[in-house]
Amino acid sequence: MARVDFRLYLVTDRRQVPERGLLESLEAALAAGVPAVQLREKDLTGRELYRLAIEVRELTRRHGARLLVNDRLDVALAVEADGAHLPSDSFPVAEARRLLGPDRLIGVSTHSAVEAVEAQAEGADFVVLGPIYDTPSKRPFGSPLGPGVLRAARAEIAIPIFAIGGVTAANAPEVLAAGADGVAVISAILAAPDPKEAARALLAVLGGAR
Ligand code: TZP
Repeated sequence: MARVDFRLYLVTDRRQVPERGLLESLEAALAAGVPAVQLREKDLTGRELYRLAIEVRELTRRHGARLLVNDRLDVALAVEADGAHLPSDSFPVAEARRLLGPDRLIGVSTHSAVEAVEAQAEGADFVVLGPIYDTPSKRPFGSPLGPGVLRAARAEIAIPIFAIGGVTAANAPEVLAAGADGVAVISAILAAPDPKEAARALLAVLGGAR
């Protein structure tokens, strides 16, 4: 059975790190103790994503961090990632489980308590739920849900819930109080002037890497 042994989940978006470059920012965040990374670069071709995933696998392995690949189970398997992360419109969790086996992690993105309940019923190891707060990267997906949705999902499911969408070290205590087990972030780390410091600040709120 796969085990979710992290509370901070760094989601990549290389467009948010144009100057430093993604690998350099990831290296800094991992050095600060970020325990899990989701490689989410939806615009890359299979070959480009595979090449990047090889490098991110090497980095995460060196730092003892988990790597999950967004949507591309083939790439996840090819680079021996620790799991895959399924968008809410991806193919069924049960199929992903069949392909990935019992030991790899499957995370699922959800946008309501109902979707979180479905993801658990289908066999997800954890859900990411949001957007909780306003976030430029998700404005097309409508208004933020607010922390109340975490409370609603917490009342219904037992698997870990990660709050996403505008989460920072400043509001992380609020999402934890609402029932989140951890947080998933892009800009709070990758767009920060100092990703290492930003990761440390989040880890301090979360009580450490694991
Ligand atoms: N899913 C819901 S909100 C979001 C995703 C991928 C973006 C989160 O980005 P940030 O910068 O942490 O608000």
